[in-house]
Amino acid sequence: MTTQARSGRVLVIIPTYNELENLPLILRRLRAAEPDAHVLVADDNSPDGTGRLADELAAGDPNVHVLHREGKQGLGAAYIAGFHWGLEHGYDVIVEMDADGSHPPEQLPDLLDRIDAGADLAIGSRYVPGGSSVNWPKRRQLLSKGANTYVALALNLHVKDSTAGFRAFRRTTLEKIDLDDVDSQGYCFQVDLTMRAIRRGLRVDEVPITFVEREHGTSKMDQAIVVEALWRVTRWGVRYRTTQVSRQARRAAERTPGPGSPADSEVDSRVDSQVDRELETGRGDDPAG
Ligand SMILES: Nc1nc2c(ncn2[C@@H]2O[C@H](COP(=O)(O)OP(=O)(O)OP(=O)(O)O)[C@@H](O)[C@H]2O)c(=O)[nH]1
Ligand SMILES: [Mg+2]
Repeated sequence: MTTQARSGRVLVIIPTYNELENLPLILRRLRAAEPDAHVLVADDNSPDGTGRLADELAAGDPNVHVLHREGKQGLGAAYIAGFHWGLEHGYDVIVEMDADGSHPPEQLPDLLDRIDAGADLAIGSRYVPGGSSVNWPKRRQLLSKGANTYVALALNLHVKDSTAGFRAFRRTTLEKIDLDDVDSQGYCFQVDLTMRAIRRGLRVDEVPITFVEREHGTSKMDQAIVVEALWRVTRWGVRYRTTQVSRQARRAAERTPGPGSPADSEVDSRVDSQVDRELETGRGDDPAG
């Protein structure tokens, strides 16, 4: 599909913290791959001057915008601020993409095609047929694979790469997933958004991508991000399982045999929507409630 056929305005959010070398490279590639897309650089006052460079690049390109934030507050917070900016400015599709070249802009059209084909969230996945990781150390690959297997089992998500950070959201998806109570960061942030979309009954598609290890600059991934992901996913998983048991018990208790009673399926769907709502609203900051 050509970019002219896109059904709406696209905004690509690029969060940056010390990405001076990478930013001009990624912007050039992105503008070539999807020329009509707008870009929002969300910079957390990078000490290396990435924010200033972003301003210079934006001055020469009306499709590039910059959101300056006070200081390093994490990837998730930068994305939430960027999502609000994108929604306020009327974009129809909002994309997450790292600055470090790990998410090839040349594959963005594949994600957008999937949105155009009806997906509410398109995830660029390393773990579906055709997807891969290039130059990633074995240790990181094992960590990522292990984390994704754990997430899928703990949360019963039928998604192979729920920690992936290259993704496109329909604006209606972001409007439905209560962005204001998302406060997870790093990998957990991506899992959180995936889970919210699925629990809302939205269509989540995985599109194969080639993930490429960064060549310039340094990773901001640290042990705290991994530990956060582990404990949050475990607590969400416990809460999910407990809720499933309570769902079955409530379905059984509320079915009333006899003439004039609502059909079992009607009772089940009423209980399901109550329980789903409780699962959503009860999570907030403390996912296990
Ligand atoms: N605005 C902002 N951007 C951040 C922050 N932390 C990371 N980033 C950006 O988020 C993107 C992903 O960060 P990376 O350090 O590459 O982390 P990663 O991709 O999980 O880890 P690696 O695979 O080791 O590269 C990059 O564009 C970073 O510059 C932050 O606190 N604020
Ligand atoms: Mg990276």
